[in-house]
Amino acid sequence: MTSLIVLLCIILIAIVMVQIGKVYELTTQIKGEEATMRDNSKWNGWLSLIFLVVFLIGVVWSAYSYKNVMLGFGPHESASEHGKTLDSIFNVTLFFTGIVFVLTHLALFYFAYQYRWQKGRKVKFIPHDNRLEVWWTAIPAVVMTFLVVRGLNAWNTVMADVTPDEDYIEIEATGQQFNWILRYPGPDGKIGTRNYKLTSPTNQLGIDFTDPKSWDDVVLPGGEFYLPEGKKVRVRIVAKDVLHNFDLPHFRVKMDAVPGMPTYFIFRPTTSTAEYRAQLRHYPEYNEPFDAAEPNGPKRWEKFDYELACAELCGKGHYSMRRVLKVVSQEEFDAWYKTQKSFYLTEIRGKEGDPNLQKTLDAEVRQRAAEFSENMKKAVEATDATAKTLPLNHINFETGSATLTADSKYELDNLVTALNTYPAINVEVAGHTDNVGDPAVNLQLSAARASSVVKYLVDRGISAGRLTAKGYGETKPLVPNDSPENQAKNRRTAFTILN
Ligand SMILES: [Cu+2]
Repeated sequence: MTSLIVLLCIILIAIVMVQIGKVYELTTQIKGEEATMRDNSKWNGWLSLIFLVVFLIGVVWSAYSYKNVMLGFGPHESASEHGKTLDSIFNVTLFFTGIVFVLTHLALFYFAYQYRWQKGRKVKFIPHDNRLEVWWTAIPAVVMTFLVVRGLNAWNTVMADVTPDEDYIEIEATGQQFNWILRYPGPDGKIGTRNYKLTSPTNQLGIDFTDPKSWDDVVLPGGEFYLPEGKKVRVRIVAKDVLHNFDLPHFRVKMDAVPGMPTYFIFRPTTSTAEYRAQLRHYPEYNEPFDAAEPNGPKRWEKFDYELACAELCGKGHYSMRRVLKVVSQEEFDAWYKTQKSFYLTEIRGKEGDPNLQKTLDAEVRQRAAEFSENMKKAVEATDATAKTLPLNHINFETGSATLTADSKYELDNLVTALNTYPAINVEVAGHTDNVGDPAVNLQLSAARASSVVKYLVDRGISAGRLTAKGYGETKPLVPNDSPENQAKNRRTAFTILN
């Protein structure tokens, strides 16, 4: 129906145009060629002037009415250090080009009006004028030199790489169809090396896991990501398939992600997400409801978030590369960072394709120590009895014996640290076995193993009076002994906080 009406309108407009043409022809015949030409010129001259005025007013009006939603103005001043320089360059350029823009338009339309056709007016030709040539070469040359020198200066400052002794955080952004995979360095502050030949379904970035720097790296394939306010950030930018573009518009960060050629961008976020929202709050545009269907719901400024986009039209799903960035204080960032797990330790470690199966890794030791102290804190604060018992997951004994293996020391040292942190608590160390073999032998073995643990703790300076060793044999299984997996769960050593 709609298309039929549109079609009818087009036909009607065409008929009207043809009719106007006919009327024009008739009036020309009645009035004579010359009179028509004079009238036309007069009309066109005046219309030029009217257009000029309406156009210039429109330009100023639209710039004014959108000033609070454009980057670089009002609440959208740059949220990064270097961005303020870039904004100022843009504004200075806009100032000069603005002058040229207004003057050329004034001249263009005024000339069309002033020199409209008039009877008897003669054309004057100026084939060449040296003075004019000098002016319109010299003025742009001076202005351009000024703009280009400033721009080059800014480029050199913005693109200057970090020096090794500087305080900064380096992250890596890999563009692929269609998301950004972000990689953080982990506690060692260094991102591990990559090799595209190692790319596999489980290792999408081709991270080289024989490189110790990669063991604690955190990989964020989706969701929000965080950066600390005031800290220099170096983003290593990589592409896996086609050209992408790493764009953080509010920070004036924009750099191509080129397949086969890593690029980088360095910036320092100076405005946190919360501060940016507080800025927006003072502008009417951001006090509208965020969701029009919910007039009393949150306002637009409350829902504002920085975004990471891909600024290269890289394919059909291009838009879905958007990621939310939260800029927070260093403390909040550290708190968030602590909750992030190492990609290697959670996804690769101990599985097929792990090149370090025979080693205990520093990163692993660090992560277990952090988890241990976290669990210990909870257990100490807990009030119910079951929460006071914690497993010693990473200690092992030689088969059929109470001799601790060498790599058990990491977990035991965590317990030593915990007992030193909470000097008032006493613990019972308990050995448990599965139901394989003679119950009496199991009981004896579990007691001997608990004693080995206690002996280790005493050797590390923990008072023997705080420790009790107990063997429970197979009397307290965690789960029924009905499968090899469950039996393995029941062979364990644990400790209970007694007071
Ligand atoms: Cu893209």
